[in-house]
Amino acid sequence: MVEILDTTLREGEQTPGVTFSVEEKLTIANLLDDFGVNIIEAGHPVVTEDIYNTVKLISNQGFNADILAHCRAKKEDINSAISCDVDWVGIFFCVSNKRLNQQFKLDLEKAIEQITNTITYAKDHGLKVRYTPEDTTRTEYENLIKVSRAAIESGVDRISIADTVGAMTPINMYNFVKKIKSDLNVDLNVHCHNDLGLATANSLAAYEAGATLIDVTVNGIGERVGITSLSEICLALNCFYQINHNWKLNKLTEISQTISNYSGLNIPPNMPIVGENAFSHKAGLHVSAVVNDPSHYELFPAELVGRKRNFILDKMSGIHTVRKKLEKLKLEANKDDLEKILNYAKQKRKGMVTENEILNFFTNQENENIMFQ
Ligand code: HCA
Ligand code: CU
Repeated sequence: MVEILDTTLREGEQTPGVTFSVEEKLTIANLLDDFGVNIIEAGHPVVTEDIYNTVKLISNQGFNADILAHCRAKKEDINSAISCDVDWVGIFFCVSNKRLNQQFKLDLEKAIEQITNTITYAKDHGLKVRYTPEDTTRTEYENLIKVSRAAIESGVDRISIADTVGAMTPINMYNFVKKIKSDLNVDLNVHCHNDLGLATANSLAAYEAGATLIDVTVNGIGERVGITSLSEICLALNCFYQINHNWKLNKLTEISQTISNYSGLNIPPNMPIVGENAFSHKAGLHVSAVVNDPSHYELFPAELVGRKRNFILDKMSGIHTVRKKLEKLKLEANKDDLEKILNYAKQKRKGMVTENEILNFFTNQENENIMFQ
């Protein structure tokens, strides 16, 4: 059993240049709930009044998803989360020696006391509690085990392994989660940053080793270059482990586009699943195989994620692509025309042949076919 926590509204809003309005956040939360994520991390209520109001608004929508508020290990943050009516608080506090010495100027025992007091306080107020020893993957293992055992004793519901700077490889993550699981009896969450493009692979490795909750954002946005992407991890779980949970996978493209609009961050054409090129086939051999059976060159069918496949007409194409293009444009052509169009594509030096160019060909036929001479 694995669940998804979406933190587009908290981690995602930490993306440089990104702020969502209250209405945008509500729309995003609705889309995520409808898609079927298990937990929505709605924000850190003490940061601004706007965030506080939004977390409260989202908590009171009656969503299927649980709502989590991000909190420091401070009563003030927990109180704020309580008055927002959230289900969960996610308390974060780094316990690496470096951070304790250089930033917090606190010894480990004192830090643990502050963390456990906050957990106890939240539990006493009926909240579910996740504790994240931030920068988990670079923290001294003995510190981790010590703070986690104390957190478990105080009634914590989950410990989250945060790979805060994307410092893991999949095999390291797998071994790390296995080791923690053998040393601690608690449900594990994983939060992977994408500094080396490994966030999805590392999250999958954590799942394989026994983590049961994965943090994601739509389009993988977040601090610096972001974290695991919602669509990538859901498709990976679906393709490799037949996990579905009634996720509305065919809504992923719309969700992705909405976040792109609100964040002002374009979706790169080569972004997996939702990028423009994800189901575009180009080389002649590929197209002839896909026309026959898309699974030759698609790991999963375009339709599964609400997409249509597309064929690219350029110098690498064969006659199948020309036929497909004409079919799409509802145009009929004789063998001669098909070959003329293919020839034109073969000679085009830069870029692909656009649908407009093909349409022009037919319009200009009567005018002595200007373009193709
Ligand atoms: C942050 C860092 C964080 C926290 C994750 C968590 C991380 O506060 O922005 O609270 O579970 O990557 O460690 O996102
Ligand atoms: Cu993070």
